[in-house]
Amino acid sequence: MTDGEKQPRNPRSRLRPALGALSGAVAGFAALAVAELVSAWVRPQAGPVVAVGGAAIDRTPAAVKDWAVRNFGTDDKLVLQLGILAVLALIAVALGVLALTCRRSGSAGMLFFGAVGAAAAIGRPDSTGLTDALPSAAGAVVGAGLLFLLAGRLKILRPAPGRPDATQADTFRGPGWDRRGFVLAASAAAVASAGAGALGRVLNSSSGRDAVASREALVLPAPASPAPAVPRGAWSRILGVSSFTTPNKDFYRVDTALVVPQVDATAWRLRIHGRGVARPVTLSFDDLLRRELIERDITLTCVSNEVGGPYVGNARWIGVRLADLLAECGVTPPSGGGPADQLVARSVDGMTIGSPVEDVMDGRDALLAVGMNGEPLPFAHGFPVRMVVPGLYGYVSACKWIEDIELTTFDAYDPYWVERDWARRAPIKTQSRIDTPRPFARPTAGAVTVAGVAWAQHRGIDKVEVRVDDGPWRQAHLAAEDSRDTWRQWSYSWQATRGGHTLTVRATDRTGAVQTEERARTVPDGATGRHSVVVTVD
Ligand SMILES: Nc1nc2c(c(=O)[nH]1)N[C@H]1C(S)=C(S)[C@@H](COP(=O)(O)O)O[C@H]1N2
Ligand SMILES: [Mo]
Repeated sequence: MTDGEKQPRNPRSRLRPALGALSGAVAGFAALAVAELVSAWVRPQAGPVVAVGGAAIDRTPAAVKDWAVRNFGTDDKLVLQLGILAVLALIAVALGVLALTCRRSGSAGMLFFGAVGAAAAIGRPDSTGLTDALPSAAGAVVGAGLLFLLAGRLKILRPAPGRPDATQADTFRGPGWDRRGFVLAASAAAVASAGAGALGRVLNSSSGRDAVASREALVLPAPASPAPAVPRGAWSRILGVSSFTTPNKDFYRVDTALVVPQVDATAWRLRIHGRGVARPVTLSFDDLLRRELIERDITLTCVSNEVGGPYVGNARWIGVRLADLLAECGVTPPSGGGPADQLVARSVDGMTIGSPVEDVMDGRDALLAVGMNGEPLPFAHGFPVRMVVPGLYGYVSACKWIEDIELTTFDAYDPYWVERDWARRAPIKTQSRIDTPRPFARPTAGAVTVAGVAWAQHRGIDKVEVRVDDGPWRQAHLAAEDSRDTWRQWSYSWQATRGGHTLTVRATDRTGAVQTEERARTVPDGATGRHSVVVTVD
């Protein structure tokens, strides 16, 4: 065929795949909307996107998770869910096009992906059983049926065998395909789905009403052992330095929960059992509150925190001393001849976190915390009860939404993160961070305040030094120490000269160990290296 002979393109022939894609999209949207509505009745965590997302998180290798946290920070979960939605949209569109030539295959495809969602929901560690399959199943059935119906309206568009061109032209000219039926059905389905989806959203967001009420009704008793007042000198007034106490709303959040568990404190129970537990117990929230409460300032750190990173925060916690509770249950630490060296905490969402029994019982203020900075724990930070152990990274100590404590051994059991390449034991490494000036800042020549925070929980910070370019290490001023379980602010007055400069910080802890300059990745037991900031002085 030459150019001159080229047939004029029939503009309407492009309509065919577009309408197929549209049917798929409408059917997929309906499926998700119905799933959302049904999940409000089953439980929000059983929805297909949350279930598949949770399964994806659990199967993500440590290195990829680390990359996601590094690039998307706390938005990593949002990015994951948007990614899943994008993939589902592509699949739905493809099934819609497929349904043009074979309606049954298109619908079967919908059912297949529904089955994948259902399997993911049932397979979640916090699954409550077969009912968790319902949202995906109901969504898939509705999506499959709708696609079948919509593709039926378009059926006449299918080219007759041997006469592809003629059929298309005829079809679009005449009354052939059921244009009215298609448009009506598609718009009705889209509107109904939007309604169902919105209703599901509203119901889902009110599903934790009992939990919210139990938190609002909670008045924390005054601690029998209050935290000493923070020394006045612990708060520097330097602009740009992290505040000594991190407000709850600014506190970093790291967990695998796509839907924050909302636990009703009045129905909450904690079971303590396992090896060497002579007297296992099950405690209610009131049982905990009736015990002696202690209040302590403790700085929490995530093992995923890069050198200079943001996943560290300091709060004033109120809680029950875990060691006393364990001792009452008859637990003896390994140093006293006890048979269990690992304490495995389990949360309502199926997370498992293992801590050394020795550390929990060595006299440090390991807490079952109920309060954070003067209020009940926020839901995102573990309401009603979480663990906090000074000196250990969060993934080996700080179980949120805790509901079970099992005494076992490191040989017998690997908890969640350990199964995913992270170390069994992980004390927090000595670290320091420059908060001001910010990277690539342009301060003016003269006195410039360099300042930040340093931490070595449960050992304490002894010294912080700053170096400009390759110059000598100069001692920084250390703010007063609150406790050796908290971070310390530091500052250094720098006589800045014009040009580009690199500022570097290092801390020395109370054991005399100097923060190493050797760079290590966060996996498997925490990053090392020194934080540097490059600035240009004008
Ligand atoms: N149930 C549960 N608890 C958890 C986690 C989790 O994923 N699920 N993440 C842990 C990790 S890795 C850290 S660093 C801390 C973070 O606590 P935060 O979110 O209150 O700052 O919680 C720990 N407790
Ligand atoms: Mo963490």
